[in-house]
Amino acid sequence: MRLKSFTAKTLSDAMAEVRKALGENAIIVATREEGGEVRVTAALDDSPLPPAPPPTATPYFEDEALEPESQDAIDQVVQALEHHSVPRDLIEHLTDTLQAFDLEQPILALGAALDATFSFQPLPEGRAERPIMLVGPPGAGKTLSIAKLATRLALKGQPVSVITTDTDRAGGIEQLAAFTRLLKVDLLEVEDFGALPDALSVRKDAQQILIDTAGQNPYDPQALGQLGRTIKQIKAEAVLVLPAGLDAAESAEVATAFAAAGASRLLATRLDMARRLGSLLAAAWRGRLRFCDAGASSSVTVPLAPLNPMALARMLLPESEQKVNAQTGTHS
Ligand SMILES: Nc1nc2c(ncn2[C@@H]2O[C@H](COP(=O)(O)OP(=O)(O)OP(=O)(O)O)[C@@H](O)[C@H]2O)c(=O)[nH]1
Ligand SMILES: [Mg+2]
Repeated sequence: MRLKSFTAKTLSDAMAEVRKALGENAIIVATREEGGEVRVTAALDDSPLPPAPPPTATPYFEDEALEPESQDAIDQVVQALEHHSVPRDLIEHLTDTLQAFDLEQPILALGAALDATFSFQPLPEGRAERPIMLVGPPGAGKTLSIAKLATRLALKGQPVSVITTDTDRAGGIEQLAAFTRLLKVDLLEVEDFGALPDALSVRKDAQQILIDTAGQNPYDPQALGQLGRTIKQIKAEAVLVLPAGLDAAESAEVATAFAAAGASRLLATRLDMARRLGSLLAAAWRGRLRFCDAGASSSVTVPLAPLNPMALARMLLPESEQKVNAQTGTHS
């Protein structure tokens, strides 16, 4: 079963769009007026036909193809994803995917669909084979996240070393130096990317090496080209740091640019300051990035939390979670 929405000025225009895209067999599952336009959600059952019913069976009506409760659940998820400004093609992909799961509990179905669509891999809390390099646009939260990661490791007694390449900007080093002094963690300042391989050999005994970088303009091919060559040369695990609450299309393009330079994971920040998470989903989807950890505080004492599909589903569908809890009598 595929679900698709069509918006037009009038119902007959929207129905014409439905027939053009899905043919005469499309099943209309919902029509809605929105901002002076009509939105029709239609379904096409393209699964193999069921075996012919025995002659005494009750006739099969198209309207029964989609149970009303299932449709409620799908609507609930679609509305939540629209509220978060998730791009249309991703909403369709997620609603297609979640129909394979138990729709009585939309939050579980969404969690399963997120699990099937995205990869989740938190950053290691112990020894890491490769240096972890945080990259991203200016002000994304790279330095604070480095401080949080270093704190997490230092508190566990893991030898950690921090390197920063953000040496040009006034105040770039002082901010990080203040954290590392407190943690009694080594901080190595590297003037340019070219000196990074030597810096790594100096720090080869550290269980984990964290590299902070200066903010990069995602649309500067020269700067990103140089970043990409460095990531490759030092075999770093490059993590794109991106705040929540940005424009979804813009975030998707930023993620695509950093992914092309070699970023493979997405660390989300400012979850405490945003009510729209669509930009993060769009970034991970377009950049094919694995979600790792997430930050929700400007305080270094509040650690990053690993992101997983259910945590993400809860953030996207908080009301549904409350309904499930009310039904089961549990508290979150
Ligand atoms: N509320 C909140 N603030 C955050 C979070 N992460 C970062 N910040 C704040 O965002 C601002 C920028 O954070 P930085 O860590 O300096 O960002 P950056 O990516 O290192 O910035 P540049 O080095 O200038 O590129 C600071 O004021 C941080 O305190 C978060 O999860 N929540
Ligand atoms: Mg910084």
